[in-house]
Amino acid sequence: MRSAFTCYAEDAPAGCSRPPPAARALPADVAARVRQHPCYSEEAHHHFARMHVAVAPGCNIQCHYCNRKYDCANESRPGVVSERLTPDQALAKIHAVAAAVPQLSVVGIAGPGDPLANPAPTFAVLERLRRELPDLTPCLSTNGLALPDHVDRLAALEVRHVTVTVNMVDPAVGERIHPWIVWKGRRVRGAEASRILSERQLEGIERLVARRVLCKVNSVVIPGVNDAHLPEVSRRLRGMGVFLHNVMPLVSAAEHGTRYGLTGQRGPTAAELEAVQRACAADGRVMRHCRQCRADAVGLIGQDRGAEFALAALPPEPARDAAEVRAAHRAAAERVRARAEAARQDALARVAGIDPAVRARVAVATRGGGLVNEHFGHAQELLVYDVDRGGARLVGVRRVERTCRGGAGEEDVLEGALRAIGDCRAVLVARVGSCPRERLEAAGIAPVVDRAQEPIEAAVLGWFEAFVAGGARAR
Ligand code: CLF
Ligand code: SF4
Repeated sequence: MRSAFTCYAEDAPAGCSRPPPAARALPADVAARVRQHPCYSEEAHHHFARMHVAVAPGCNIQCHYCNRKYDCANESRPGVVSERLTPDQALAKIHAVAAAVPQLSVVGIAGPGDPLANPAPTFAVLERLRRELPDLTPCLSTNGLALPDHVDRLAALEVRHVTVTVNMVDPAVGERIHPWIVWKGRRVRGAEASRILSERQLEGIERLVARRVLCKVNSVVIPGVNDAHLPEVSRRLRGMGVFLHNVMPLVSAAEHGTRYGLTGQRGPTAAELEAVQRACAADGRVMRHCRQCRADAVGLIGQDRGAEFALAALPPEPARDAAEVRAAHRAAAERVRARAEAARQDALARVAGIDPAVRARVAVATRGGGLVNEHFGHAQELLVYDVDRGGARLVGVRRVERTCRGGAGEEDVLEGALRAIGDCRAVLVARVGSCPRERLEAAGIAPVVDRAQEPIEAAVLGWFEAFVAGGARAR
């Protein structure tokens, strides 16, 4: 069903009382810190890559959505971590990726267990990273139980981006998510476990904020368990100075072997997720471009080049550092971003006279660089934007399977892709084959190729201008 446009408080459209993001500019030091972080800045994720090193196998709590042989659901989609690394192996891998991926800007530790439940390898990596590759930004994700004990050490190592997974601030909700924790050497269960966990999370966040660490909170939306509670979580955390709230869907399937998977607890639909994100956005920034990446992911968010950098594939000699190549990429990315911003401003000027009640939703196929540059049949995800005269705003990411696969199974995956963007008016792509073109048109989704290679927001606004000129009216 086509969605009516709704007011996203963080990135409000025309007609909404809240100012758009540009009108609420970040302080200069904060803007500088997020400018090249692909998770903290939606716009940066088109240009910059992160890598995770899986040096933290153990965990000090249990989540019903986690099975230890799978990635940490805090920061990962379910999937086995291919290799667990020692700190030496992690550094060898970081050097190899840094030499081969000029977009690399962030090195994160996000599992597969909890980094702060494994402080020795975690801090060994952070210390060497700071010494050996100081232009890369360290990042860390934790469940927060051990966080208060480590804030000072993190701050001393200039770790300025920390994510805490907070699924509740009410222990009665928490005991349905976290059955136990290990606290002071003993296992604590039930609401008492969640009470301790929540207190430690909030204490850790308070200390991070006091040390001017940019704190992001991840929350897993679990329908019927914490979906109605998360706006309260968001309010509480914003009040404490949390920078960004990443509201992400539960990924649950029986084959993952998790408690939720085995008991049939489902994840949210796209519409349910959007509703929770919208409710949480009433209090501040909500991240909508997270891909719940693996604890050993490498590359631009949405791509995973981890297999290219398996231990066995690393060069026997340490790779020569390529700091100057990364610096050149950063300078080039700034030029690309400046051109995209100029194109966006031009497009905004052209749609400024359109009735503010006219809005639409579109999908975009991209493989990076902030451009409409992916073939519809090759896309494995589509970015969905709402657009009106105030701008184009990311709603979320819809996963699809490659529809172009040489015959076998194409019909089923095409059906899936049509369903995934069934609420969109158009899909902007680099190219599209004749068969999917016809099916898209029959489904009322216009395939658009004449915006290929344009910057995404300008392309979406340009499509919108033509859409309105073609007779679209307020709905
Ligand atoms: Fe990794 Fe997390 Fe740092 Fe990013 S991921 S530790 S903040 S560098 Fe990013 Fe991946 Fe989402 Fe995490 S897309 S799962 S939010
Ligand atoms: Fe799994 Fe992460 Fe939860 Fe630990 S904190 S149980 S590793 S999801």
